[in-house]
Amino acid sequence: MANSKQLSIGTVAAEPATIDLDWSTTALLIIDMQRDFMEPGGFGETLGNDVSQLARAVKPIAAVLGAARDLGLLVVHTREGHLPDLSDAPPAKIERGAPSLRIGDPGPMGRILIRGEAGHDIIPALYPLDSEIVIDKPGKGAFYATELDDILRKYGIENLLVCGVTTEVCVNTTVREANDRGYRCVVLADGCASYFPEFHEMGLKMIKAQGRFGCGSQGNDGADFK
Ligand code: C5J
Repeated sequence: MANSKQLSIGTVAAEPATIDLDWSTTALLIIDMQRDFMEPGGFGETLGNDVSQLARAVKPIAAVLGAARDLGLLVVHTREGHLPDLSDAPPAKIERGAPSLRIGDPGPMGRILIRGEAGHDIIPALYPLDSEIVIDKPGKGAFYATELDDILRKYGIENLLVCGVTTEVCVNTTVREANDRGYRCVVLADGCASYFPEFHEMGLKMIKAQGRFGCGSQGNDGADFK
């Protein structure tokens, strides 16, 4: 939740152009940094993915999260997952592909991609503060079937700094949804990752090509907010 600190205009290095943002109307949106995607034994690995590919996003996100907390930005974390009775999980999603475990099956971190299970939770390095918002989403986009838009509008948010996993799926989908709803988005390149590095690169190129999206980079050490 935004605190009462003095807020100001900040500059974010971005492509195709540097962007000045009013921090008082900017939120940090961290997509799906959950154990189910990041750690062995979760949803990502059951799909046959090398989860170590996602680890590179953790340090940059931790740095941005620290900077956002210092600036008093609204911080929103999302988690992809489903109700224990799977009533919000379409059969088409459950049946997809040939995973070793399907959504709802018991795994080493509890039932795969189910709310309340250990695997569904956010990784310790990026764990939300009690004051921060956590959005549980059944889909890839953070706006689909969630209260996210209402919450952002309640706080007067116009700009989103977006990071998380995976670049080409939930980050891209969310940024497209946000753009359609009128939010200015800057995707923090080093704070995103994919199981497939080429998808990460192409995912960022697609975002940049939309023109309305910035494509920021925080460098190796994290945020270069000014
Ligand atoms: C996927 C996500 N890839 N968070 N989810 O299923 O990108």
